[in-house]
Amino acid sequence: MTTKLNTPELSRRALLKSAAAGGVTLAASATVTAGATTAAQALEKETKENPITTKQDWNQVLGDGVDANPYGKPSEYEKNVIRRSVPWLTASPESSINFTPLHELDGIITPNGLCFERHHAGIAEVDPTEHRLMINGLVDKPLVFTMEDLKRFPRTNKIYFLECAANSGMEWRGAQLNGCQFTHGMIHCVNYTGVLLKDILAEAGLKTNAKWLMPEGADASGMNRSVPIEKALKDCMVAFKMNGEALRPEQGYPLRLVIPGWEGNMWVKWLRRIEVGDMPWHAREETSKYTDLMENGKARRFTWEMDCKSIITNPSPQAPITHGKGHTVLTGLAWSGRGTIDRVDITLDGGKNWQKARIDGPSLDKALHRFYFEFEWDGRPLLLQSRAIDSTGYVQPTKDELREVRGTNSIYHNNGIQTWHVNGKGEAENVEIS
Ligand SMILES: Nc1nc2c(c(=O)[nH]1)N[C@H]1C(S)=C(S)[C@@H](COP(=O)(O)O)O[C@H]1N2
Ligand SMILES: [Mo]
Repeated sequence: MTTKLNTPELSRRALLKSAAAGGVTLAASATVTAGATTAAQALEKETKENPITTKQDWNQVLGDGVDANPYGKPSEYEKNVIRRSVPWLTASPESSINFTPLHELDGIITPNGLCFERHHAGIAEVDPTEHRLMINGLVDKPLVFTMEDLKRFPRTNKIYFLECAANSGMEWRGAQLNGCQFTHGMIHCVNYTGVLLKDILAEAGLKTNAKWLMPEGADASGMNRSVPIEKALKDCMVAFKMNGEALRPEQGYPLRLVIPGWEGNMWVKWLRRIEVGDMPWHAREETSKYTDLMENGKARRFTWEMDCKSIITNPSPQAPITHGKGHTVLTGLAWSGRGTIDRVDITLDGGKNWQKARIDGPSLDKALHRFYFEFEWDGRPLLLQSRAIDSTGYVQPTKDELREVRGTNSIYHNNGIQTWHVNGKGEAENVEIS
């Protein structure tokens, strides 16, 4: 019996599994332990060298049943695919940021558990039955909605990106962070389900002098921003679902404002109130923060639209080329707060030669676009860049072009072209060329 158990056909996992289950066919545990290590090692060697012809755990034993994961989670082999933060960036995790692992994703949709988070006062834990949305100010009748009330308005579904205005902010004065997760990961793109803000405002009835809105969050930061009424009536949403399920607490459960194409800071989470006024409020987040200090000491303000931008996600510092020279798949993301992406160009030599990338998947207004560029790598060092052009004809600038206009005091709205240097071993590094 012990001889049988120690043949390479039975793996360590199978042994442990059956042993844990108190399997009757097993030999005395002492006997199993004695020979198990060598057998398991032999099997490991064999499967590594010839996995296609070797029996594997997963075709020898029953897998978990349908009761194992009432709410599904990724494979244990994907445990590296996580949001990450940069410890020195902020003083505390409650007023902080983490980053979407862009180099691990594909397509245009960000999975809910991987959407970057930006909180000013931590994640509010809101009971949806107690949550209310109030509309007050310059309206005919001030209203207070329950979540149930809101779900009785006509619903709409839209895929939009949300980018924090500070995305790539740490790169204003030069290359700093090694990985697209950190240089470009303050972005996510999900399918929102919700109702149009204009329908809710119509219910309250806007006064003729209604020109601005001030959405406000129910979290301890009471986040608020001034939003011009034209944008609110055009395409803003009050969303309660992302990618089909309820918003995650991190993303503003149970209700968030969606302001397509505009900077993430305005997309108020845990939305509890919208005040209607005739002038902007000049709140903290639109005066001391989220303004762009220019070289001459003046600041650009109300820079709402997110400019056209792109990033090569693979290869990149966290995702080197591991297969050596030959056929190589380069991929990345492009987006614009002003519409769709018309074209993405790729250079392998730091801008001397440009070639058109292939945009694949849907091309949706104010959503991420996925591009691919397949090429034969000769094993020589590369200087990779992508350059996006949006549906208005706007061309993504170089970082030098951007600095010429805006100086180097800024944090926000850095949409300059990113460069990765790939060495002969396929390792990538964040660099700048001029
Ligand atoms: N109530 C509230 N809303 C908020 C914030 C906040 O701290 N509180 N942060 C804002 C900022 S700066 C950004 S970039 C986005 C981030 O959204 P996310 O956490 O879903 O990625 O939410 C915005 N809405
Ligand atoms: Mo932000």
